[in-house]
Amino acid sequence: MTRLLLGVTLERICKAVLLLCLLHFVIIMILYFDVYAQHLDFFSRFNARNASRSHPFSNSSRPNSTVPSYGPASAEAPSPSTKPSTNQSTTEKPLQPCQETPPGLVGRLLIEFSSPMSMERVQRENPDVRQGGKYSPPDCLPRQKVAILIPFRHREHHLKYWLHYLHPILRRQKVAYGIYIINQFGEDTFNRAKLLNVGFMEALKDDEEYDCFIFSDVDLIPMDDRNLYRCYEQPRHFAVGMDKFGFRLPYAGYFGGVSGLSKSQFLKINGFPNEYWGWGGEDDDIFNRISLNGMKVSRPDIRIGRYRMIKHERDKHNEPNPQRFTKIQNTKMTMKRDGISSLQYRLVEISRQPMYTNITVEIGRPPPRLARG
Ligand SMILES: *[C@@H]1O[C@H](CO)[C@@H](O)[C@H](O)[C@H]1NC(C)=O
Ligand SMILES: *[C@@H]1O[C@H](CO)[C@@H](O)[C@H](O)[C@H]1NC(C)=O
Ligand SMILES: *[C@@H]1O[C@H](CO)[C@@H](O)[C@H](O)[C@H]1NC(C)=O
Ligand SMILES: *[C@@H]1O[C@H](CO)[C@@H](O)[C@H](O)[C@H]1NC(C)=O
Ligand SMILES: CC(=O)N[C@H]1CO[C@H](CO)[C@@H](O)[C@@H]1O
Repeated sequence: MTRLLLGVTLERICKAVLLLCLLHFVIIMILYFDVYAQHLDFFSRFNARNASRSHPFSNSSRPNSTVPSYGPASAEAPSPSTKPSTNQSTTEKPLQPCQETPPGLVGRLLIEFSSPMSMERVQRENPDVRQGGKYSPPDCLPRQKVAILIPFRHREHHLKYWLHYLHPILRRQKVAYGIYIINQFGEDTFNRAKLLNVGFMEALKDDEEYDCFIFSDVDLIPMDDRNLYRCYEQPRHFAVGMDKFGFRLPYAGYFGGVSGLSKSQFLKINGFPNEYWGWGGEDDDIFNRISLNGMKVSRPDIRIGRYRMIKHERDKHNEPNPQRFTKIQNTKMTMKRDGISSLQYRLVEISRQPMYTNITVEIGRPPPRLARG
């Protein structure tokens, strides 16, 4: 009798244990798929140590449960008559402003350039990027609208990697953005800063709501998604530590690689200089403009502002500019007359690609050397 009772009890315990196991398994599976779904949309493997910390398990609201809606000014056609629409959420409940710190960041990223890359793959992996390389977070209302401007010529190979890495990072950062490459027409000497001035003008023509401009070289990929691509109280220098400089700032006034200014900060310094032809100097001139106008460059932590650079030969027609050292002495004098106020260029073509907008522009050539001196 007692033996029978014992048997029954044991059986019950076994069943209970089995049930618990099953429950445990189900929960694990749910969590597993949750993580999997979240990370499906970016390819970057990331640091396992830091990964667990950032999973937003805390919030049960899945991206799926929110209604996709593309924030203000999703209309592609720049019709001059449309005034800024105030009711963007016509049918659904209004979106909450995006959180100051985006919840889905993963931290340190593994960036490599050895696996082959194609534009088709970039497109396949970023289905919610709209024509022209535009994106708005579907589940919150971003505080800024960011135009990302890339001075460009003959770097299609780098562009693929850049887009492959940056689109998912920007999406995780909940940025409303558009990607513009400013392609210098012809084979005259390259002029990075002037191309960026053109990018500023053309991006605003495309969408007057841009209030933040990030200027990035095409071969620089951030290694940490906590380096937030947005504008700050002060002009921002993002590329603090590049691999080629041993992940250190090469000098205190360095402002090269990737930087960002709000519209008003950019206008305050009269944009960038147009007269730096060839490699170098223009970033120092921009740094001077910022200081001379009473602003101060802000930077992310050195551990977060790390960048990997795609290795390459120096481009043709972008030789170091021999005048760069003397020119940066004169920023104070040249700043007022040389800049966005004096910008002249000829637009050749604007073509909207699925992952970026291609603005091809003729910006002239360096003036012939003056006879004196
Ligand atoms: C993990 O993140 C912390 C900051 O949250 C950072 O200091 C640390 O370097 C990261 N670990 C690795 C291995 O990247
Ligand atoms: C969780 O999601 C809701 C929207 O469903 C949002 O209002 C809330 O701020 C989120 N909380 C956290 C901690 O992310
Ligand atoms: C949104 O604006 C349109 C006109 O632009 C108006 O007809 C519509 O009723 C508005 N919807 C809401 C929810 O306010
Ligand atoms: C951009 O457009 C120009 C002019 O049509 C073209 O020559 C160039 O190949 C395009 N570049 C890219 C990266 O799309
Ligand atoms: C309930 C719900 O919104 N389901 C959607 C989840 O997302 C997939 C793909 O994005 C949609 O097809 C479902 O309708």
